[in-house]
Amino acid sequence: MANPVFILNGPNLNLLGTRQPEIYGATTLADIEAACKKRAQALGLEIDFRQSNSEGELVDWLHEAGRAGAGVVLNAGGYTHTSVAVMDAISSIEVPVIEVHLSNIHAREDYRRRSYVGEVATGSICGFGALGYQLALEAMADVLAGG
Ligand code: CA2
Repeated sequence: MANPVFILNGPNLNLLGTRQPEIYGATTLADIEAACKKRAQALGLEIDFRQSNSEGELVDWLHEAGRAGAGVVLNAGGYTHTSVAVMDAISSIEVPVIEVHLSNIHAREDYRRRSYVGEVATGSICGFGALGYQLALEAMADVLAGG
């Protein structure tokens, strides 16, 4: 079996679809996981889809992805804008990391415009809601194919 693409989700994303639908939409994280599984299958990718509210766990999972993953699709949630530890973990691994956000972080509060993740990621996708995860998988397939 091929190494999976880790799809890692950070704090509060477990609440998707239950609160603030005007910002984050009505889609749940389980819906996003199901759509990712389907798209990954069509692209010939395996996925390992996870969510954690803990910064340290996300760091551990990034290390794990560096050892046993093909790449990472990362929505680090609020840690995007605060975590040098997540940024350092991304820098420490050699597999591609694609940043994804549901909302357009550049069109919101000033403090969301800075992304520590984006500074070291292979590329970033934001503002397309749940579709962003599908776009990130498309991009990952291309990058892994040498594109
Ligand atoms: O737009 C994104 O995907 C974000 O990563 C979402 C984070 C936010 O801190 C980032 O700036 C942008 C927040 C995720 C919180 O999700 C919730 C969902 C429902 C209810 C409350 C929070």
